[in-house]
Amino acid sequence: MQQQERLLKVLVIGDLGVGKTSIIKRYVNQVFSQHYRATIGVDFALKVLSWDNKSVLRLQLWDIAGQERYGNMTRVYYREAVGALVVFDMTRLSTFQAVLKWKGDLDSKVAQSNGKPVPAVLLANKCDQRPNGLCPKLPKLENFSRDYGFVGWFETSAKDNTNIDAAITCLVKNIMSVEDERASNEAGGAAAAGSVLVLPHFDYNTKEKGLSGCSGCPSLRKQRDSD
Ligand SMILES: Nc1nc2c(ncn2[C@@H]2O[C@H](COP(=O)(O)OP(=O)(O)O)[C@@H](O)[C@H]2O)c(=O)[nH]1
Ligand SMILES: [Mg+2]
Repeated sequence: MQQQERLLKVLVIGDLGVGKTSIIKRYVNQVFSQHYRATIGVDFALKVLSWDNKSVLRLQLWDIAGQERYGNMTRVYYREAVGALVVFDMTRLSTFQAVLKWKGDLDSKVAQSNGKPVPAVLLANKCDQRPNGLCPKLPKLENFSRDYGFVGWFETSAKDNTNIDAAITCLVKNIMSVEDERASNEAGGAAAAGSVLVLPHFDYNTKEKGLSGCSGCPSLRKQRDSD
């Protein structure tokens, strides 16, 4: 059977120093270094995945550098993106607080053709630094990620190569299920492009017991939990 090639534009967003470039290099080149030069502008890396017997995916991972401090990106950067990794550094609370700003920026500037947000996975990076982590200060990421519309969350380490593949695979699965749905609805569905997701208020001071593993792709998981 003829394999179909698809190009998927995936954004990697989050504050400066959270590990975006390291995650991309780890995933694409299987390397980690303490010193990635802060590239200025936008850069992207390509990973070709043999996804199933029907499709080969050309995964374009879009990195940003130098613009993180503004907490938002231009529409041009977001254009035609089909998914995103939103990264924070689990040793720095401010980077977690910035997650909703990034998610809000994403959802205000790109959406699926049916108006729904593009799939986004939340990464709590640098989990190899757990002793210095924020566990007591973080809300339960399971609830947080569900409440704020992430399709999953993972504790990751670009340094130790923990969950990088799993997180990106989770994102790609969600992207592909959107693509399949879109293909089957192509004839019918009304487009509501440009709609903006309004995020509910979140109280960062709420102390809940912290991290407890990772989500394992909850949006695709058949109802595992009874609650
Ligand atoms: N311990 C640890 N350090 C990391 C990890 N990921 C990135 N870093 C370090 O954090 C710093 C910033 O990483 P970088 O990828 O440049 O972050 P970016 O600004 O988001 O692209 C660098 O010194 C990296 O070596 C990780 O998983 N664990
Ligand atoms: Mg970088």
